[in-house]
Amino acid sequence: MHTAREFNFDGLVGPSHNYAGLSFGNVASFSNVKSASNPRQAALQGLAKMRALAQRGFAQALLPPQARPNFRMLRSLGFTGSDADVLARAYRESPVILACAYSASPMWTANAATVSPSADTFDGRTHFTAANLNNKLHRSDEHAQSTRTLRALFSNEQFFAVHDALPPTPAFGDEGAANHTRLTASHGAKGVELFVYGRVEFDPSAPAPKKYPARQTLEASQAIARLHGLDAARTVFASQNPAVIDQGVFHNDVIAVGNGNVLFYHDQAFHDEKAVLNQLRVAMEGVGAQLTAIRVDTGLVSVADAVASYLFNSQLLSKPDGTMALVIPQECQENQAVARYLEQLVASGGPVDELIHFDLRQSMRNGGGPACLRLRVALTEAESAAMHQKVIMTEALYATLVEWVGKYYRDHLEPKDLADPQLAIECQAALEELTRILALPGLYDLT
Ligand code: SUG
Repeated sequence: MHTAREFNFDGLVGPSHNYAGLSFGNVASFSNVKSASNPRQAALQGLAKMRALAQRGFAQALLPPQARPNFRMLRSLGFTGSDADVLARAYRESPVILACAYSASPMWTANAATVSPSADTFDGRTHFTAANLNNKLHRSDEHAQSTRTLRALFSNEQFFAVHDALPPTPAFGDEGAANHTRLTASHGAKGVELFVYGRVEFDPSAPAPKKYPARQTLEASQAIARLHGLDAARTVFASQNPAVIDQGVFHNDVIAVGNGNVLFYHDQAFHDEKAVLNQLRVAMEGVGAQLTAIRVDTGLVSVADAVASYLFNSQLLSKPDGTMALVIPQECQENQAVARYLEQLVASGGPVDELIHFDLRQSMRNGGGPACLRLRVALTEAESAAMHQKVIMTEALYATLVEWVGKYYRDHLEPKDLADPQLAIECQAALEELTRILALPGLYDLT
């Protein structure tokens, strides 16, 4: 067994962060539609989280934002002419499509890909599959850049395999690591990979939500397990409880999170809780690990409180002494039931003995908490040495990026601003400089 560290790759918030109400089924996105955003503050809040966790000794890196506006999408939808013409016409004829082309949603990197560390895969390489995110127009093209970015960062094929996204059809709806958790005795050991899906395309009698869309299918999860060459004895597929999807749990990471041998989850998270827990226990015993389940009872925290506070969209981080810290958004402390629960949790003598909270309000208002903002990649020492180094968070990179944000980002963005051709020019200039900062020339396909 190798020792490995878990890197968190946080999404660097892009300069066009805005509230467009694009995600039906995501309560926060819908309720903040058309309010003014502050991209500068959003980026600084994200950077502050990355810096604080890096300073604490956690392995921290970033994924760069994607090029916006997405002119390829706009042109493919019939908006033609010069860049300025394309923007003006899209704003006039379909402001919602323009907002899709401008969305900074790649900041939620939990949705960038599903990752299986080398200890779990058939060929001993780390496997990535970019998520097709085909449930929402504004996210459906992210996979092209996500694949390109991951291939740029993890280019060494001796260690890494980056797969293209699954076919962009409803049967293979895939939202990446937001519906995937790995349980293990330690990051470098063989693990059990838990895939949670909301719908089964080829079995209409399977549980499915009635009001909001289920974004992840069983078929997609199974395809990823095949692509990554996972061992069936260490892979669990679990149906999400459709009733919670209908209450705003659009990804499983809004109601459950796992790390090490701990699964922290709400009692309503799964369609068949008992069966899921049993399968996990058996699979984990197979790799010499023992599941610790932290089950949060509805009587203590309702689903509505979980969705409002993002209690489960927290990061569970392993500390060197074997205990864990829970990284939570500030909203958890403002919700009475959740704050009370958390007090008990850290005092209970269990694995979680520390809370680290951040103000991530700009992201939270679009339904993205601490866990949405990061993609986990467990890497051995040799693997982490083989990846691109300039995306690793350091004090120097933090200072450079704070200055860069100050130079290019607006502090106020409303729907009408998306029609301003100057915004597109600013976004392009910002990313051009970023490719130099991160030493990633050719990161963006600007043809
Ligand atoms: O896909 N919000 C994102 C939030 C993603 C959260 N990620 C995880 N749970 N892992 C989404 O719904 C809102 C964009 C807008 O409305 O402007 C948005 O895309």
